Amino acid sequence: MDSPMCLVKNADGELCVEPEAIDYLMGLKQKVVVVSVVGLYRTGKSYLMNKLAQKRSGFALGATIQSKTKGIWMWCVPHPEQTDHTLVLLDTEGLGDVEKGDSKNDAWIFSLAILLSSTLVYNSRGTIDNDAVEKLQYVNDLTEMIKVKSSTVDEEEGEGTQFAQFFPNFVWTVRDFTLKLEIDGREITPDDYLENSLQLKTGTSKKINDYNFPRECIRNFFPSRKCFVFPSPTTPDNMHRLDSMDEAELSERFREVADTFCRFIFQESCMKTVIGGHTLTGEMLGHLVNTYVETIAKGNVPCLENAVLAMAKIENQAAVNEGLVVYQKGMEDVKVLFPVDVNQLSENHLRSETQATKAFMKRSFKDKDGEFLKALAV
Ligand SMILES: Nc1nc2c(ncn2[C@@H]2O[C@H](COP(=O)(O)OP(=O)(O)OP(=O)(O)O)[C@@H](O)[C@H]2O)c(=O)[nH]1
Ligand SMILES: [Mg+2]
Repeated sequence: MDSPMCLVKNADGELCVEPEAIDYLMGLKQKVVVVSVVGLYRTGKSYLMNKLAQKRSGFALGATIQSKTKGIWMWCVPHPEQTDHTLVLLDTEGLGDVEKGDSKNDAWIFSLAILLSSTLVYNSRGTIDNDAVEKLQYVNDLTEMIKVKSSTVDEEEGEGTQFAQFFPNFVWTVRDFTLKLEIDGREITPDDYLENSLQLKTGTSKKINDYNFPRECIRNFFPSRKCFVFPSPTTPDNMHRLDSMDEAELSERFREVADTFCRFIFQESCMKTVIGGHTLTGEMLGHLVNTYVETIAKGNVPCLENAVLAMAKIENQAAVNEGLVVYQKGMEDVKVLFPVDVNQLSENHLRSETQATKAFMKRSFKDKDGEFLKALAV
């Protein structure tokens, strides 16, 4: 893919898939590692994603104060470190744009990024202070935006406690960070800094509860957390021409952090999996995008379990068709040998059947009761 394409369109607050991008995914048979970036508008998200694509341009940047990226954009590139894998980069619309003023729509974009990715990058500017944590308000509502199971039987257990198993790894990138990483005169790592900012306060007053709640959500939903602090990429005088600046012109420290960040993402981001631990191909990811966006557009809450069942149905039907093709091919081969005796015919039938089952098993997915395998046999 030479350049990014729009995957989910956001037209007047309505989300819908872009068929061309879905077609592209449907043709992608490789396993995928999906990295998405979310965060407030105008914080350098698209710029950072271009770094992950190892390209100077690609995701469109905006030089004005107006938000640039709309909906969710996708760029599929060969994985730099794992051959036979595709790195799917998802750049999302900036959250909290005052001009848009639609926080529900923001929350859906945030939820979709979580549902689709194996690593979620949360990007913000300045410091991880209380304000920055509160701006990640979308985590507070996630239990209303995402369901794990379709049944409500084990609701008492709390949907949130199950999120951790299925949610992506969480990486917080802080941009234009100017402070010293020190606590009480002791040098700390960016990860310590993040953990320190997510510490809970003791007490039960409303003020303390309000302080703790988003922190508890982040800690509970995202047990795997990492932080990178980026200094400004260049001097204030040069900032307006950042997009056209050569890598060598950027501040050395910025380049170092950007390199470490990219290396971490390439080495640590895992393949996208779904409930049951199945790894996804691009094609399966395409089904997943379709199901989730359709569910949201209908005003329903996306459900991890239902989405996987819907995907399994489509994949298993395709596996049956694949098996049939293999069987028919095997039987065609014997046709040219006609006339043949019954034994040879039966031997060929058995061989073709075994090969067909093998082809089916290779592709089939969560065919728990053997329903589709039976369909193949018929
Ligand atoms: N100060 C500063 N500016 C940056 C940084 N990275 C990118 N920019 C500039 O900030 C502007 C916005 O960058 P984008 O990457 O388009 O930001 P975004 O978060 O994708 O914006 P939206 O799509 O509107 O949400 C561009 O002019 C970038 O060149 C950074 O680390 N610090
Ligand atoms: Mg952008």
